Amino acid sequence: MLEKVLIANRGEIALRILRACREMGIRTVAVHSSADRDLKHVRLADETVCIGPPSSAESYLNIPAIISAAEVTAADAIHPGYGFLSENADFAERVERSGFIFIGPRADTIRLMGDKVSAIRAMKEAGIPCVPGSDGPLDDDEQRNLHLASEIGYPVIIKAAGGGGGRGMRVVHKEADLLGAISVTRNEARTAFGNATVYMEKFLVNPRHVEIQVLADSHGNAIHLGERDCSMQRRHQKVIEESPAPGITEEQRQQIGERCAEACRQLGYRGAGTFEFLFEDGNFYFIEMNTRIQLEHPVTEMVTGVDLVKEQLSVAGGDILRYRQEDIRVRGHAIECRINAEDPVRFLPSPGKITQYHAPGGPGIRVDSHIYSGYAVPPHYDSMIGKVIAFGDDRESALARMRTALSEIVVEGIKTNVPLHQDILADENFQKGGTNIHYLEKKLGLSK
Ligand code: MV4
Repeated sequence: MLEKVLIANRGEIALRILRACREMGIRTVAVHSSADRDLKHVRLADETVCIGPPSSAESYLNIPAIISAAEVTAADAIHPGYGFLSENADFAERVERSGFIFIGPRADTIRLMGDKVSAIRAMKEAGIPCVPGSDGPLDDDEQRNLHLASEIGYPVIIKAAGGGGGRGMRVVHKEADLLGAISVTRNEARTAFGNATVYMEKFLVNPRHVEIQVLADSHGNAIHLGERDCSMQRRHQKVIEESPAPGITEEQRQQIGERCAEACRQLGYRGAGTFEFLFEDGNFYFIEMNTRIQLEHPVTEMVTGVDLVKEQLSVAGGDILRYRQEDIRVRGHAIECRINAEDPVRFLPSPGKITQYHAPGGPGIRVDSHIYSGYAVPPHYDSMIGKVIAFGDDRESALARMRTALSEIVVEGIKTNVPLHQDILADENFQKGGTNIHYLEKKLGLSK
């Protein structure tokens, strides 16, 4: 069992990890930048280490400073949270080589999934359904690439192997644009990711984004915890997530979920992970795997009753998974609104001092946030200041509870996107459920 964990992150997820550690009797080390001395989890941690100036590059991304902090505090393990170093295979490797446990998969698994071409190849071998495509990198043979695209059928999408999360991709609608798009994407990929490898997929025009949560231990056991629908997004930033995904049947859930769990067993996966799929016309198409805990993990926790962060800590300590697949049942419905410190109309960050804060509450409401009255949101980091999660027996009751929660929340001194959430919750099509990844951008475009 772990005795002391260093939390290599900030904000709500750092507080979330600290709470899980407390519950398990694990001591905590908070590392923070000089701009983050007043973070709630820094105040609550057993030990704190300032690892650098405000800029992320010199603090939360500063590998030697974080490893030194683990050494001077004699931590057993490092939890990277999400973002920052969470999917950096070199970091995971240096953590383990320095004698600490990295709370996540093995470094080589992170590396495999970080390269989208190798990730897709591994998933295909493990029986996961993928998007029809090049099944590997594109070479410089123009005729071959033209032939491949016409076989797949336009539109196609060219993606960088080193990209992901919406970076380094280009849609091609007709043959005349193909070769130019390949060379532009390749050059951008070389500059942005230091890797000129690109691949081709059929472009799915109106998919939903549905992802499967998995958990695995280091003894070959793996389970899935159902799916989340994360289609409500703007510019690749998720805005609302929910579980279960509207319209997915129990049979579909078990079928795709069991394939993901089996892929984890084959890969020797360890820890929490997410298989990202595009979902169109009743079919799942794998696009990427995330090897970290995700921001939207609470919706899965609410419908399954599993504490994913505690499970991460327990399997990292070498424990056998405490759940078997038959112990996992999806019950009720959960929805999460990401609260950002931003102008709800122009989407510009709105850092500054929070003069008044009142959290919503009542049955089925969970708030994962580090903010408090008097807290100043620094300008140096992501603008997400917390998440409101509503649970109910069914989707309608979860939505009703979310509306009540949003009407109660008070955040003064800065702007927030609460009005945007209220607009979405009042939207007829969202209320029906199953809107696709383009819905929000189209809706916002129309209102301008
Ligand atoms: C796609 C796609 C359509 N067809 N791949 C964007 C983020 C990255 N994870 C993959 N992305 C997409 N890949 C094929 N073959 C559409 C998107 C996409 C998207 C995916 C998920 C969530 C939001 C999105 C917004 C725009 C495009």
